[in-house]
Amino acid sequence: MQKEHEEILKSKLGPECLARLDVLGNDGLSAFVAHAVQLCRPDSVKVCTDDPADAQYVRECAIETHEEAPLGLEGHTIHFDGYWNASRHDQARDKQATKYLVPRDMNLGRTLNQVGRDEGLTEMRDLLEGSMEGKRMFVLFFCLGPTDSLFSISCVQITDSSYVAHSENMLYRSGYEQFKQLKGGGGFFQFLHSAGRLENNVSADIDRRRIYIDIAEDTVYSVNTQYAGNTVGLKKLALRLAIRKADRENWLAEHMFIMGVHGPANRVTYFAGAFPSACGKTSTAMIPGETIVGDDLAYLRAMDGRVRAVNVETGIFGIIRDVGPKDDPVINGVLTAPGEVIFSNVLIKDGTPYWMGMGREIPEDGLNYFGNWHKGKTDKEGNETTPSHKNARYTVRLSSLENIDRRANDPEGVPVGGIIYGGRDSDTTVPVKEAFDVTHGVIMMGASLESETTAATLGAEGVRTFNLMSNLDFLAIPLGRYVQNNLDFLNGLKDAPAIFAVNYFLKGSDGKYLNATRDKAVWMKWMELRVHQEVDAIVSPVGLIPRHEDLRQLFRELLDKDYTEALYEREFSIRVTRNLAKIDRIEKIYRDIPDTPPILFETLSAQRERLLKLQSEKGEIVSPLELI
Ligand code: SPV
Ligand code: MN
Repeated sequence: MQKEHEEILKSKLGPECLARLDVLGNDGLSAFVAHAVQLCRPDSVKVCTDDPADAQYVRECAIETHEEAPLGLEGHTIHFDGYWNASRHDQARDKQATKYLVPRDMNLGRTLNQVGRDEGLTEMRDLLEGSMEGKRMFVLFFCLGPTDSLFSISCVQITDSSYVAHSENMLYRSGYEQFKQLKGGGGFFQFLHSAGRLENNVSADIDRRRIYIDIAEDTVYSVNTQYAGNTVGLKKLALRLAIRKADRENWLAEHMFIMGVHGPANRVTYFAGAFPSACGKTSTAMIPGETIVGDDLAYLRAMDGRVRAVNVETGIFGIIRDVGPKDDPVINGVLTAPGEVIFSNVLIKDGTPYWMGMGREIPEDGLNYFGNWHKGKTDKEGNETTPSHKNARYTVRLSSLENIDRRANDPEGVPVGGIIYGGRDSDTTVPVKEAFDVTHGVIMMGASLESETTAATLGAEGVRTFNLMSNLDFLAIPLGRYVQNNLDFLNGLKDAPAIFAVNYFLKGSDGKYLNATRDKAVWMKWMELRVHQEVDAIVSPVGLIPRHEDLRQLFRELLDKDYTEALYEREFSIRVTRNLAKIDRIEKIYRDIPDTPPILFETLSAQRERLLKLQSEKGEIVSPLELI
């Protein structure tokens, strides 16, 4: 360790913590920690290893600092994000305040939020200056992806929030021992977070919330916020750095779940699925009868001509709304039994958490993200407030789930048979369809994905937005290049996965959802059979769609439901005009993106031609029965 760093560290670290850093023999790391200590001026510093005693210490700190409060059941705690500052919320990702720091000679394209590196670093330094006075700084080590694996990425997280540290201990593999494998070298990701000035245990200066990603140094800074999506470095902040690393090394870092779908004769087929936030990603990965590898972040690498995928994480930071015994029995079981669970932004009454859609009556008063809440309470804008926030969440370890896949921690990952793109689309896309080939799938299903906005990000809900591969919020390279990378990666495989699109949110002319929540179980089984070419499909202009008889059988077997031909027709009719309008919207977006691969426009045009032909032959809305 360099002398100047050692001097700084000695002033705040006890001998044990200093030794823990010293053993790693990593000057870059010591410099990062020393600079953070000098800038943020914590009262003390705790360096954590993989020892469970350190995780226990973090849990105790979270209670001691009141960032979390214990609930009635053993191991359950509640954390609130910025609740009394009702005009500026801190319960969702802040896209506007999240920016890339770009060196002078770099341009990430107009779609990505960015600020000059020097300017951004100066602003960040000012915001972090003295931010940890009176507080304890944690230095924590994690590994993205399984340890001892080609997928592993070592990380260091510095934070003054024991809630952030606690969340990370649950959501990621500990990586102190893994860090030693760097043998003093670089190649690790660094995160520095301060919740900033606290009032009533939550970040007070939310209007000075900033999340800055320094792509030149693989470092992310986050300040004046607590919401995990803005602060847990290893989650969406690391995804941004990983997307750049993947771009350099020819693999993919995706906003995807991974699950095992159990087919005939004990066959397990793995799927990776990209859905925007709050569009059914976790509940798909948790479909009863199937097994979960991960629910949010996946790294995909080509090995022996196939895609192999790992879960970057080891836990779930999931949306709690509508989790109940009927549709989500496994999660519901974990949330209502003793064990390590962090609830955030739900309603608490007498030590019990309540959330909207839990399938139980919710009390008319209690403590929530507004403080003392009662039914009818309005916010500063005069809107009635809800008992739990729409983006209220739970944090659990995957190991607490009975449906965890047996290969969830396989360092080689799982082989991917199918890739799914899903969005919240009330009027255009059929519930499930398969692409003709990789290029058609990547372009028409991934790169053309649109979804209506949700409470998972700040801002208006229900606005149709372009969100390619459900990864737009986290994209850290120019859009066209990202599309090309996807095409190159998947087309370069000997045995490429089949590509599908799903839409759980299609509505009928009466404005009501056409599907029930559990229907997705049927779509999954249909896709599993398609991967093995065990059911036929109908060729439509927008892809391959299921036959009624196959779905009918699956509905009967899985859900004991009579799936009528009339409902099938309502769900699977091709809405020609809507599909054409979508192509126009997508084409317009890519016309403004200079590095769009030409094949994208060709693929859009080919689909438009097919739709126009169908329109001239059969009209505006065409039943799948007419396509056979
Ligand atoms: C999402 O919003 O996609 C999440 C939660 O998975 S967050 O940590 O906010 O990104
Ligand atoms: Mn997510």
